[in-house]
Formats: sequence, structure tokens, C-alpha cells
Amino acid sequence: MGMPKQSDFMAGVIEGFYGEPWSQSERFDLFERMAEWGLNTYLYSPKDDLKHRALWRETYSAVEAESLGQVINASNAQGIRFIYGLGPGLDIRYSDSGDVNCLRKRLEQMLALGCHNFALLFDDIPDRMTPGDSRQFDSFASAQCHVVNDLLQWVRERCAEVRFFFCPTPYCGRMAQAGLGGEDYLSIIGRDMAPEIEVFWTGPEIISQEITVAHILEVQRVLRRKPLIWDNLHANDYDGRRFFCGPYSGRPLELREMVSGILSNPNNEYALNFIPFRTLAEFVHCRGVWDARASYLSAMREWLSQFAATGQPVALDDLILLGDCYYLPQQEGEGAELLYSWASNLVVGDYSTDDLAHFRQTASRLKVLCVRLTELRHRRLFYALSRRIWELREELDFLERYVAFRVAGGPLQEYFNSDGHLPGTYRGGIVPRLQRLMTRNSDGSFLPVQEPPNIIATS
Ligand code: GDL
Repeated sequence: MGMPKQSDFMAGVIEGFYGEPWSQSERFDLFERMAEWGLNTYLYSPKDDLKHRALWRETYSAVEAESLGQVINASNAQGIRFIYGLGPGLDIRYSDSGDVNCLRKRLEQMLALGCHNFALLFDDIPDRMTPGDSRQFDSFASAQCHVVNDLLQWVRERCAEVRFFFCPTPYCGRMAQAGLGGEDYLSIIGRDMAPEIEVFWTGPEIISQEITVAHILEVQRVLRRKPLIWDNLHANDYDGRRFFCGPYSGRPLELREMVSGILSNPNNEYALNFIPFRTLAEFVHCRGVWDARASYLSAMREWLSQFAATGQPVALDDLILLGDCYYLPQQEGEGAELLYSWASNLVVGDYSTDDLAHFRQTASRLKVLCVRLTELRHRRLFYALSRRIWELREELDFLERYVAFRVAGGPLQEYFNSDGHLPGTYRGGIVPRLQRLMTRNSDGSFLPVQEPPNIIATS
């Protein structure tokens, strides 16, 4: 089984997360790696670049235009398709010719910089029209179709080889089912959006653990085209304590025939995306059977070269264990799952001497690794890891003390006299306190705790 011709199939990266955008040098590095690995498309759409969403009506200053021009040139130089994304949806008035004119002005600036691929993104916006829009359009979807089709036409008159991309307001199965965007939103897009416009889709969920063939067949039918996957599998903007370096997975190889491409919107921290990009590239080019774990392990061998340190070298097995602790949103890696099972037996259940030995050995390995990582020569990589691995080390240290108590007995408090576990500084703050008010049932539903934890404000 082969995938569509490489040049037709779009595979690559979306800089489309909330939070601080990547730096220019990170983008340049990205394009080099993408070219090396056979990824061909990059979408520029950092949510918190002010001019991407909040100030979409303003044009770029000369300095801003120059730096975007450099990104476009660097992308072109590596043969990567550069798509420029704009998100006017927070407050656009679809019927207002002044607003449409602002969009044209921005695209005109980008055309002048040599860009000819444009995305209009209407994700995460209010799905209501102004009274003026409601008078002119039958539906929210028609309003968006009008603006996007009109712009395509306008750009095409200035640049024949233009390509357009569109992110719908309901961009996953769950949102569509909830009726976001109004009745028949996606069918109207399918019917009225010019057929050559690519439509983004994130799968059944915003963060889809799996994307099945059956799901995509249904999306194809409604949109009347192959969707373009905006894959949030490795995005971490929604949880600052985590990052994801597990392999690209949960998607069958056949998916490649059924979508026009797959673009990954990954971790905010550029340096943490080696495995996400490398395994996506392998998936896209895979000719045999897809084995996500094998792809992860081989990508880890390559990533290891970025872990050169001033002191003792980082061992491959240790890096794999760390990666297992930050694997995928809905799945821990093997090593982390084992660590959890030993720890939970030791804390809440019956434990064996094997549980005890394995837990102690693995926790200690991870703690030593966390210290070793402070000596990485690649400082951006260490800075990206540092707050997360600090927390991991703290929790392991804490559990080791409890385990020592279970083994040796005596007064529990004597095991927790560390200056690292004082109220207020350890697990403190308003967010952890608010979190402790509700617990989650095994079926996924939430429940208030029986009694609010009766502890002082800072605990
Ligand atoms: C989203 C946003 C995206 C964000 C991601 C993960 C899309 C189309 N939009 O809803 O910008 O990074 O979730 O939080 O996915």
C-alpha cells in the first residue's frame, strides 16, 4: 500500500498553540529538520501573536514584515510550503466591507512577502453573528463561506497559484455533535465553501487519542472533501505541567489515503518536539507495518545526541524512561506505567518485595537523571524540561519517604520533616487548592470531595 505522491500529501507542522510563539532561530532549525525528514508544510498561526488574532485588523510594521519575510524565505529555501494563518474570528463582522478590506490589506502585505498559501482560522471564537450579519446571512457558516470565498477570489486575481485553507468553528466530532456554529454548520461549509479550499479537522476530539477510518469517512461525506488533519496529539498548551514526547500513534496508516494531509500542532517548547516530528515523519513515509513504539525507540536513539552534558553522559535507557513519563495525553509510556503500578501498590495496596525493589530502583534512576539533565549543553532543552522534571523529582522524593515509612514503621511525621515539604511551598497555591475540592470518578465524571480539606490557606 502506498500513500499519495509526497508532493500532494501535506505533512508537517502547525505553530498554532496558545502561548509564546517560537523564535526565528527555532523556526529556521525546524525547516532544516523538516526538509531532512520529508515534512513539507508549515502553518504560521501562533494564537498569541497579537496580530494573528487580537489585532488582526492592523497591518504589520516594517520590522514585523521583515522578520516574517525571513521566515518565508527560510521555508522556501528548504522547499517547505509556508502557509500564513490569520484568525479574525474573535470580533469580525462578516457583512462589513471595512472588515473584509482589513483582511485584504493583510493578505496583500503577505503576498508582497512572497507568500501564496493562506489560512483563515475560525477556531475558538464566539459562534454568534452581530444583528447586521444576521440580516445579511442565513447562517454563521454562510457568513464564513462568503468571506473566505470572496478572499480566495480576490487573492487569485493577484496570484494564480494561491491555495486557501480554512479552520471551521466546530473542528472536531464532539463540537459538531454539540451543534457549535448552529444547525447544519458543517454541511453548509461542505456545500458552499469553494471545493479547492482545504478544511482543517482535529478528529473526534480536540485532542484525539484515535482517529479512525470510519470517522474520517463521515467527515469527508459532510465536508465533501478530504479533511486536512490539524493534529493536537502532542499539544501541551492546555497543561503547563506536561509535555508529550510519545510517538505519533492512534492513527492507522490507511488514514493517509483519506485526508489531504496531517499537520501537527505540538508542544509549545520547540526543543521538546524532536520525537513528535520525527515519528510523524516516519508515519507519513512508512511503507510496511506501523509500530509506534518501535518508531519511538528509534527516534529516541537519534534524540539522545542532543543530550550531551558537561558531566556524566545521559544513557539511552534513562532517556526512554523519562520520555515514558511524558508520553501521550491519554497514555503513559511502559516505564512510567510500571512505575505507577509499583508506587500505587506501595502506597495504597499490598505490595511485594519486587514492587519495593523496582520502585526504589526506578525512582532513584529518575532522580539521578533529573540532576544530570541540569548539566545539558543544550540549554534551551534543559530550560524546557527544568520545571517539569523538578516536580517529578519532588514527587518521587516524597513517595520514597512514605515507602520508607511503610517498610520501617514508626511515627509517620518523622518521615516528612523535610524542608521541601512544608505547607504553602509544597503543593501549595490557589490552583492546587481548588483542584482538591473535586475528585474524578473512574467513569470520568467529577464529584465534590466529601468535606472540603480543612487546611490553612497556604497548605
Ligand atoms: C485548540 C486550538 C489550538 C490549541 C489546541 C490545544 C485547534 C484548531 N485550535 O482548540 O490552537 O493549541 O486546541 O489546546 O486545535
